[in-house]
Amino acid sequence: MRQTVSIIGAPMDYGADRRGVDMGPSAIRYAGLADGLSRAGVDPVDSGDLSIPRAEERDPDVEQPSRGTAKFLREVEDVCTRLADRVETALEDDAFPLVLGGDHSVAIGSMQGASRDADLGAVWFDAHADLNTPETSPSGNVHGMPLAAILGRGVFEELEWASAPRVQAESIAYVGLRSIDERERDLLRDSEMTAFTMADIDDRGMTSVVEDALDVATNTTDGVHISLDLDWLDPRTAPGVGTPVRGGVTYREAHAALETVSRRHETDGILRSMDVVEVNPILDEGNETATLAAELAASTFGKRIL
Ligand code: B3U
Ligand code: MN
Ligand code: MN
Repeated sequence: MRQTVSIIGAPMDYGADRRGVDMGPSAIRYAGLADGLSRAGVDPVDSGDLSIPRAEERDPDVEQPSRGTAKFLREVEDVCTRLADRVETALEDDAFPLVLGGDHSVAIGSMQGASRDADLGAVWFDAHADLNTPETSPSGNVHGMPLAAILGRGVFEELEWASAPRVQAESIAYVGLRSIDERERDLLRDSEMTAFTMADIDDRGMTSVVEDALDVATNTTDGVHISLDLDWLDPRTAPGVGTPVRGGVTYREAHAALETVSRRHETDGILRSMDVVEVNPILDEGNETATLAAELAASTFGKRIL
């Protein structure tokens, strides 16, 4: 039986400085997401977008956490709580939740929802570590904090909506890291997470690195969440992102990575949920980055050449 994939749009840009990621879900759909998923052998069902007030109507400084800075934190809480419910409902209906961001803070909601009823591992495809807390963040932008939130680090420990007790640091693996803030580096070194950097990909090749990342994320968990930040790719391949970092993953490496995920899913049924985030159509060239996001989502379910 074909698996149903529930597409959930989360057009949120509260977590990023550069406006425009709120248009990500439309751009990814327009780029042919549903057709690509059908060709990959799954049944896409579009669940529409969460309704999200425009950032201009809100005050970023309302109700800061007791320590540090996190802009629009109350708005992020509202969206992520509703998103978590949508993800949970999709899973209850035996559908696979595919969340379209929005900035990376949507991952707080997707992982919350996907881990309410399961121990969840994660593979984090990103240039950045996204492990800042409001205390360590140089920007106060929540899209640099989702993993700290999920793991209840720093002041997030006090915020029940943010942390997900059934996600353990030991079950999270990064792939493709190349930009880490100074204080974030200490948090990462002191954590139990596994980090594969661009240097590891250079040395060992993408497929072998992703196999290892999947071993980490499947060890003692019930399922794996894939979080795909488009700034993981090299900016020449994916220009439509708010915080590009040179020296990223190539087009072919990206497909190889997600096809490796797909092969493991085919044999072991490991996948539970996914988000595709940080596509910014305003900064994009000819919807190239959104098209890549749609292609990579399809590759995750097994795009075939022959
Ligand atoms: N680490 C920086 C920059 C950043 C994180 N995630 C993105 N950019 N996309 C920060 O603001 O926390
Ligand atoms: Mn990110
Ligand atoms: Mn990033």
